[in-house]
Amino acid sequence: MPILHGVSLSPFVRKVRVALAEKSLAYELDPVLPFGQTDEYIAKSPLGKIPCWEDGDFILPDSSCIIAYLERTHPDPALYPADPKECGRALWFEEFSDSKLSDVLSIVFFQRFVQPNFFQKEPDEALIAESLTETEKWFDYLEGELDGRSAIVGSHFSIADLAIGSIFVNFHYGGGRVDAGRWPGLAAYVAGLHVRPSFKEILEDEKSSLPQ
Ligand SMILES: N[C@@H](CCC(=O)N[C@@H](CS)C(=O)NCC(=O)O)C(=O)O
Repeated sequence: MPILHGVSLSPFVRKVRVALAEKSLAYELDPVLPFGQTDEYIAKSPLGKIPCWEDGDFILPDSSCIIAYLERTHPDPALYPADPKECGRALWFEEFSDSKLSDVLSIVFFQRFVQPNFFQKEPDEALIAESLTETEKWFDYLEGELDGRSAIVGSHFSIADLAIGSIFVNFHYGGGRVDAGRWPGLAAYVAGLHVRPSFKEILEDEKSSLPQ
């Protein structure tokens, strides 16, 4: 059976897990942490990052690469729009989510969830306040792009929604919330993503890795 290396709390590992759930593909989760990797793991994932996919002698790091590969081996249901322009925009939102949105939303997750639960450290409130101020600009952007829809590109769930939905899980773990009064479209969109069967299944499974 293929192996997905990485822990569920990583938004990038979760992206792949939700994609696998969408495509009903079986795999084994090998809980590699995002630090202290062995030489054996670095040989598979040269940047030392999680996730990494291993299927026999085929090894592939990086969530975006893994999902694009799975799309070609298991095209149904499609996670990339067929229309070239929509596909281009979906890839943009995946990139936006994996880079800027992830950088900003991960601060609340790291400071309020990882620091106290795993390192017994107090959160840096100044850093949190700064990041929350920055989220406003990006929430405005997403609110405008969504325009009240339940998919950010076209009318179907895509890689873009999968990436955005995944990073908002970490934001929630850190106690972050989208103010539905100010960003009603974004709040409804994120809530809608997290009750999709694929997200629900993975979030339910993740519960066991959350500190009690
Ligand atoms: N572009 C990569 C990003 C993966 C990533 O940054 N993973 C983090 C965990 S959330 C990691 O492994 N960090 C360890 C490191 O940077 O050394 C992907 O999409 O898979």
